Amino acid sequence: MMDTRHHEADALEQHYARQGYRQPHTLGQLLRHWAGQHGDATALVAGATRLSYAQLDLQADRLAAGFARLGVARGDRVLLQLPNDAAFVVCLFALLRLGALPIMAMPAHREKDLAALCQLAEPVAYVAPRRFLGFDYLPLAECVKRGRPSLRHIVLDGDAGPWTALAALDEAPRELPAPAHTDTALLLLSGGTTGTPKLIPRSHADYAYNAIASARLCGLSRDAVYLAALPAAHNFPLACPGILGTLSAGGRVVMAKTPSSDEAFALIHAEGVSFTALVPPLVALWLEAREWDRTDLSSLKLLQVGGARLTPELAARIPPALGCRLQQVFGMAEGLLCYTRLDDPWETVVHTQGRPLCPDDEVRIVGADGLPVAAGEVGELQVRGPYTIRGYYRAPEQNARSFTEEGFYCSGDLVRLTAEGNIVVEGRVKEQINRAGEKIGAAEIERPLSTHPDVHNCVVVAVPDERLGERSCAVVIGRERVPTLSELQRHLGALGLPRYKQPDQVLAVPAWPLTTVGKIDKQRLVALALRVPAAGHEAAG
Ligand code: OOB
Repeated sequence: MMDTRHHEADALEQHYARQGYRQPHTLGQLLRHWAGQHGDATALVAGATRLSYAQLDLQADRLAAGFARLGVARGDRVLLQLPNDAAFVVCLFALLRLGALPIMAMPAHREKDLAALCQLAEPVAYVAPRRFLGFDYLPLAECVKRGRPSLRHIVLDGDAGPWTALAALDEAPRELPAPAHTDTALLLLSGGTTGTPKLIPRSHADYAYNAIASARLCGLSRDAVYLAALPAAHNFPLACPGILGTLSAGGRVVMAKTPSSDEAFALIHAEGVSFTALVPPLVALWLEAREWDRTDLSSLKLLQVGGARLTPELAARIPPALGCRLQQVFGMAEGLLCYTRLDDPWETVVHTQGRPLCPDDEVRIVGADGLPVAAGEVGELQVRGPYTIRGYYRAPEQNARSFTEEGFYCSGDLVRLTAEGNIVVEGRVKEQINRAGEKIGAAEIERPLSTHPDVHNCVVVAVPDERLGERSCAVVIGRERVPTLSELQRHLGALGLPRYKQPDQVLAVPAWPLTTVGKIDKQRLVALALRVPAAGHEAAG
């Protein structure tokens, strides 16, 4: 059994190679190649720093030499927690050239998350800014290092105190042993918000394909100017096509420290940004700002939106407010990327999350029994393909749960296929409320709930409940006020929602708590709902 499975995996791997998805270059070599093609063109803009392709290439070599002197070598892990700045890109390529594996942490991660990553991947070095957005990373770094002898180096961008300054690692380039294109290039963090972190090993060849094929799909050329507004360590801004895809096309990458509309609009105008990527909660903020902002954004041709469900209402407001096209992106750090295409009809762009990047992405939609659902029905998306991982990093037990015997990744996303073959994301398998055994999809409640005149925005979460197992909690951002539970129940009843599907609790929030990349943090909402005294949820019978 095991043997046949290995044969199948080998045969698929050979097929991918034959199809050209495994170009024999590392990401470090690719940067050298791009520098050869576009040497003097500007590759990177971050604050006052502007680097040409040739300069970026050289700086990456110099920093790689510095890391090598510290003793960082091929195969070592390095915890990388840099914000959107030139140092992020230089450092990333330096580590890629060394064959050291960056662990792509977000600037917003703190001790608990970082400790868990260290526990799992045992990095030899930790790279962070000294300060970012008013936060001092030095005490955090010391805290992370305590009791971890394997974490030998703290490298800080800025005043490093007793530790190593990033600037001190700038040395004459030297010949270094290079990784293979089939090696793991980097470790992405899983988007999953479940307790223990999962790391996603992406190889040089698969990640290069991911970025370059995405760049091609988006029609990028030397004229492309990408604004990295989301935190650069996330797969979406990094390689879909993002920073790496833009560099592969000879374009220019502009780094925004934060995704705030103030900063982004000014950069779009000043740098002639042609495309950028956002998560839906940020789209809402940008559109709100656009109600009074008059910055000339005419260079912006394309806004990619992904990471969480984009409502058709919000989608429809994008082109008039920002004067650009919309592309929906449904992706995951584990691999699969779906895009709406630039020439898709507007209906498709507004109402679907597109279709897979690669013809060899095998997507199947299965029911609770693991068997394919009928055409057009909702089920869990499972995927296997040339740039989708076959397993998480050092996680055999998790892998047994998350991957089928044939090597399909079980995404946990509930989707359906339209007649044209586009994917519509309907929710998460776990975004179901198992209310006394009755399964209710959160979206079944959210949709009618959002039509209540006092509801500005809403999300429904499952909250552990002694009596029901799970109760449904409607978390609402109100317009002038937030409706009471019985008002909401009456509204939903009038729309024909059965009593048991009506929310058991309502929780008012002034704004969404967000994850490190800016998605709505549903775990936090559940925790909030649990803190509210049970009197708040007169159960619907
Ligand atoms: C992106 O990657 P992750 O790893 O942070 O999160 C993946 C999960 C998906 O499994 C899905 O649950 C959700 O985020 N998601 C979407 C979505 N795009 C991602 N849900 C609804 N609509 C969408 N368009 O989030 C990511 C990676 C690469 C490109 C874009 C997003």
